[in-house]
Amino acid sequence: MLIIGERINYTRAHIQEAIKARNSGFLVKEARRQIDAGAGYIDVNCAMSLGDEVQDIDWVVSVIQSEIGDVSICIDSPNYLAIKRALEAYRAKGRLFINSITGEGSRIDLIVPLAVKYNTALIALTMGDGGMPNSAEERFAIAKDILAKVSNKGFKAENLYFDPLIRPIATEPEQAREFLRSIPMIKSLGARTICGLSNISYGLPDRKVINSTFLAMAIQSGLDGAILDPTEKQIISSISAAQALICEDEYCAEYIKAFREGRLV
Ligand code: THG
Repeated sequence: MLIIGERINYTRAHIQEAIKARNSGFLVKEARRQIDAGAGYIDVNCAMSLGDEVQDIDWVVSVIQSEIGDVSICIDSPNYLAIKRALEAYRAKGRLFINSITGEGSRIDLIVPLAVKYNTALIALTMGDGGMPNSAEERFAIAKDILAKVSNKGFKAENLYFDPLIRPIATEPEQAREFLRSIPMIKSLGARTICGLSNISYGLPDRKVINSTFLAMAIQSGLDGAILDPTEKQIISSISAAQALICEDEYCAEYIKAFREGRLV
């Protein structure tokens, strides 16, 4: 299970302050904390920057990799120029994700060649021209269409991670089920699946309960990765338990290791 740490996001007040003040120590600490908690990748999102997103993301990637030489980064932006600049700035000995493309043709034409050139993995939201999908079948149809377009440009299905888009169950209770149903359908294409987790519980109390339970259900359905806050012990506990329960953790070794290292609730 791939964990992408979500904490370095401009929408979070402390992060915004640190980026504006060019406080590199704070950002490096946020990255390090997430890696220590189990993140394999650090998501970097400056999309809501009140300054210049391109300059900000360049600076964030540069300061993190200068202190953590093997950091893997998930470049999270809707802006082609910001993605391009972050790719150019990256020099660490890790792996990269571009987050994200949609079914929109012009975006695929711009970004997939970058993913091929820089040998990155790629997240594709299952969003076509018709807006947000409702059923699992709609999500699958969009994924199939995106996979065909992306394969045409020489990108390999195994490096493509579809995000079937979680919506809050508080307002659309059937969406969790449709999301879960779509996972094996999308994986039958030879691609992988990933999601941002926290939207599922929007508007509900005690969100961690919903987030961690839903994640365990999604892991059972075959989810390959998630963008989440790895410093939340309840979520890391659910991941460890779910992996052991679906036989993805031989002799529960990782579960026991997480317990010994104090990473479980
Ligand atoms: N899919 C993909 N990428 C994504 C998302 C997704 N990137 C952005 C987002 N969703 C995931 N990242 C975050 C980062 C921070 C927060 C939530 C998601 C966050 N949320 C606070 C909360 O939920 O309470 C609100 C902000 C705050 O007040 O701190 O921090 O779905 N591919």
